[in-house]
Amino acid sequence: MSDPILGGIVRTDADRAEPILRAGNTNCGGCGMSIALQMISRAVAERRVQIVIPACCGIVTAGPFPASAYGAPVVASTFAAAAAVATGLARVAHANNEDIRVLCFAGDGGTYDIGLASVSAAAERNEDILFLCYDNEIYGNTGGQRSSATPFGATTTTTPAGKRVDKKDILAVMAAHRVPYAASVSMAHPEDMMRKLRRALDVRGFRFLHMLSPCPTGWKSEPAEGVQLVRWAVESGLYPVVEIVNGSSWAVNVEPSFSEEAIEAFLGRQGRFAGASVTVAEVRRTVLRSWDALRARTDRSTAPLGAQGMETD
Ligand SMILES: Cc1ncc(C[n+]2csc(CCOP(=O)(O)OP(=O)(O)O)c2C)c(N)n1
Ligand code: SF4
Ligand SMILES: [Mg+2]
Repeated sequence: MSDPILGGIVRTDADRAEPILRAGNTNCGGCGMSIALQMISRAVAERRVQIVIPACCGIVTAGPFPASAYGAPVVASTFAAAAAVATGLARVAHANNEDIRVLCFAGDGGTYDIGLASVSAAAERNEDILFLCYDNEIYGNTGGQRSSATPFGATTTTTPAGKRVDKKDILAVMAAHRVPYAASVSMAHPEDMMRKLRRALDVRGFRFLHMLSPCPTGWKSEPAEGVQLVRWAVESGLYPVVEIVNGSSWAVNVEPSFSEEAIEAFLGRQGRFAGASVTVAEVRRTVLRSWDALRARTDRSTAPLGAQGMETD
């Protein structure tokens, strides 16, 4: 089975005194978002952060006002406004000469779909925010409808026979905005993930991180198997782990084996792929198609320029 995440240690003395995600929150057991928040907490350490969270499971996590499960200031926003609200916070911090990192923490619905217009606008202006998308590949909070991040073949409440279109390539969309830094991170590769979180916190301008986030409730999977599912997703090529600087310099950080066994295991351990919704061969075809496009980008990548190349307004 898998190695324990972060060496099996949830907190050490080196961690942030006030964790970003406090104990006693209402996330489902095995929620990938909880792991993501623990890792973000470790990467943030004692920096000052402000977090904007649109409608999604992540804002339900906070619990009822005036209590909060978040150990950092959080603004709850509408879907459409998250990146715009974060822009406002970041500009006020700059105007006041305050060293604050402004994070947006949004689901795939708030990133790929309902929030995309303001994400795109903030990216185009190169606003000084770090946008983190935890992608559970559904609208989890409203009962598991498909989003444009739902993978080919997955059954959801609105695709009961299995989705017939490929997942949107959100990193390519962000790269097309020529943002200073964009990357995908894997919870099954914590060192790479931590390095990218820290880099994304350091760089100024618009940064984007994409994290595949297991959702036992929506994926109909075992809560204890989330990290292993991500490992299979990376190994099979279903979830490419990449890094893009200035929109032009693409690098693959973890080479997949593209093994059929990994696809089979990834599909087989999740009820959302049960029945006749999809075959391993069909999924393999979608994987190879997306890697053709990815290899074309990495092959023509220029040498890294450093992630500070773009002006802001
Ligand atoms: C404009 C708008 N449309 C729809 C909703 C209802 N709604 C609330 S949460 C949610 C799903 C969010 O999905 P995602 O962003 O992927 O986060 P998750 O719940 O999966 O964590 C929806 C559709 C809303 N609050 N606002
Ligand atoms: S529904 Fe999914 S994303 Fe939402 S809290 Fe539960 S496991 Fe996490
Ligand atoms: Mg979601």
